[in-house]
Amino acid sequence: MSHSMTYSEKVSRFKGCLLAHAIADAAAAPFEGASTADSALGPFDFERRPYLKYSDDGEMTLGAAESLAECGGFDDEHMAKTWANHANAHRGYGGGVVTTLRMIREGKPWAEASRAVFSDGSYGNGAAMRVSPFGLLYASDREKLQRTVARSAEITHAHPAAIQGAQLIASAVSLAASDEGTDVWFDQLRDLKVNATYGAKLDDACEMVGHDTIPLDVVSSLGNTVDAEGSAVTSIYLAIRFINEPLAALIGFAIDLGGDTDTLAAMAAGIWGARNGVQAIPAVALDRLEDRHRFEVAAEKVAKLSVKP
Ligand code: RVK
Ligand code: MG
Repeated sequence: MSHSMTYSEKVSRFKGCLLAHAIADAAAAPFEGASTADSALGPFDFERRPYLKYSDDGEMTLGAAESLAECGGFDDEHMAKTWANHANAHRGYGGGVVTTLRMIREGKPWAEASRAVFSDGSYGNGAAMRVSPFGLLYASDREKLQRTVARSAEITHAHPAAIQGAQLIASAVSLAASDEGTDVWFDQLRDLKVNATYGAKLDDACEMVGHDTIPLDVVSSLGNTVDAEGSAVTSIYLAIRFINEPLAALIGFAIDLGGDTDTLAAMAAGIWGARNGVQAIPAVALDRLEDRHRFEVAAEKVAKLSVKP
């Protein structure tokens, strides 16, 4: 984070990140599973949605922020219990993670629960979709960020692809929260030790930035699926493409991608919000977000923690 940034600017970015993430999740959730549009259909219209109810993406992100704030940093046991105890089945959790969280609630150590459903661990995007508070809190210490994010991912998503997806999204959030220009993001993201699939997608996404793409191009190169490899780089591309555009334009394009629309939109919007701040989010969206106040309080607490000596 740049030295010239005031504390209120920082709070705005932290709130912008968590609120944009939750708003985008809520806005795009009803389109989950849709097919890819032939052409971009334009910005999302917040006026047509009286209530923005967030899904598992928003719920786990809120839990992450609240646990970090309560513990004064990352505590794996507390984080695991927070996610497990907060999980509302009606918010559309992935099938595997529902079972893992139930086992944690019942007292199984997270390291066992995390490999109980899939022996190689889940490679879903569930670890990446909840990681933005880490990207904000540890933005000034890249090594600590990667280590902490990996550990947080493992609580439910032990597969290397899920862990790397979480590291990519957290890094993008931290780059957005700092004043690093988007032209250098790909260089920094390539420095993470990611697998060949991510490496190829980062190259493709870098190539696509600056070109006018249609939803089908984006999906065929980068993906729109619930696995971390099929969605993390897509969201980073979306965030960069729409970084200087309204949030509604980013959400509209994420919906046009089809597939895992809510998570694609949420991860991208978290990155967007960390750069643009809460003042860039339309009032109509903020007013209609479920638990808006709770997200704001959590963001303020994480911001406060990030400047603690
Ligand atoms: C519905 C085989 C595996 C696997 C492995 C498959 C919500 C399973 C959110 C699993 C997010 C699914 C998304 C999701 C987040 C994962 N072998 N199959 N090793 N690992 N799968 O259950 O939190 O939307 O079919 O861990 O990652 O909004 O059910 O959930 O979009 O991927 O789900 O993985 O899901 P989970 P998650
Ligand atoms: Mg989803």
